[in-house]
Amino acid sequence: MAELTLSQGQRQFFETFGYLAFPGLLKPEIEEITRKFEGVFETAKLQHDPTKRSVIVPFIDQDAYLSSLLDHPAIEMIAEGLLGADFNYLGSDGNFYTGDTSWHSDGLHENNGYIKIALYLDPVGPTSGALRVIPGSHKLPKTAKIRRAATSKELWGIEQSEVPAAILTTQPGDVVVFDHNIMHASFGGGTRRRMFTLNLARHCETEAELADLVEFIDGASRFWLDQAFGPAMLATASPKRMQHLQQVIENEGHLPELSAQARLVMAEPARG
Ligand SMILES: O=C(O)CCC(=O)C(=O)O
Repeated sequence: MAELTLSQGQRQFFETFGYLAFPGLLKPEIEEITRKFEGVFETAKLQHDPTKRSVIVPFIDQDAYLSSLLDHPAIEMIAEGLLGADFNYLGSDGNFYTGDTSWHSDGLHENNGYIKIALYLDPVGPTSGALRVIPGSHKLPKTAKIRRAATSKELWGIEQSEVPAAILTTQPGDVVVFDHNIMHASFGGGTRRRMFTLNLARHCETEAELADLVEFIDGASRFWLDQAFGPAMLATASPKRMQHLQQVIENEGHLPELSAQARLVMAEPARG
């Protein structure tokens, strides 16, 4: 594959609006990706209950081919272009979504860039579960009214699906990326909407960045994980991939204890 790089325009679009879409970027691979996606759920013997979201975390880590997406030139292009060549991989989730996802952000990281790369494995549009984002909301403070868009009815007298947003209609093989801080949602999806994501961040250089990273890693205890990464991800890691795993591995020491505590108080691992 020819060397892929993000243009300056794409990087500035992401910086300004908080998301980017790449139509057809993984189209040649999408059948194999979809087969492996189904295979991970089969191997885990996870029967999807259509009344609620099913999730496996970490996801691509369960399969050697899916793990190798982290080394794929298309994914490297996005990660390196937005986060630098020494970006950190943080983990992934694989989902059968059911119905609507209310407005929310995945974090409010003030000290570092956190991004999510998402692949929707079924065609999705405005009324069938396409990702919606509020452009530029990744820059808004915690107190901004838009951060309460899930209460749109009380705030503005409109349904959540009427909140002004960019709707990222996608076909299988398209790739989207968004800032964790951006407000996002989806509406009208079916009961088995297949989608998986990769979470990535800048390599930490300061104490504040490291503290944020540790908080993110510790959050994985809600999934009852003793380590951030799964078996195939680690077993098949080249020295180059290891550079993207190392800082998390060095800072995941609290996970077994936190997950043990979570198992005592939670009936099942979190679903999101
Ligand atoms: O596709 C969806 O319903 C929402 C996805 C989402 O919220 C996420 O991946 O953080």
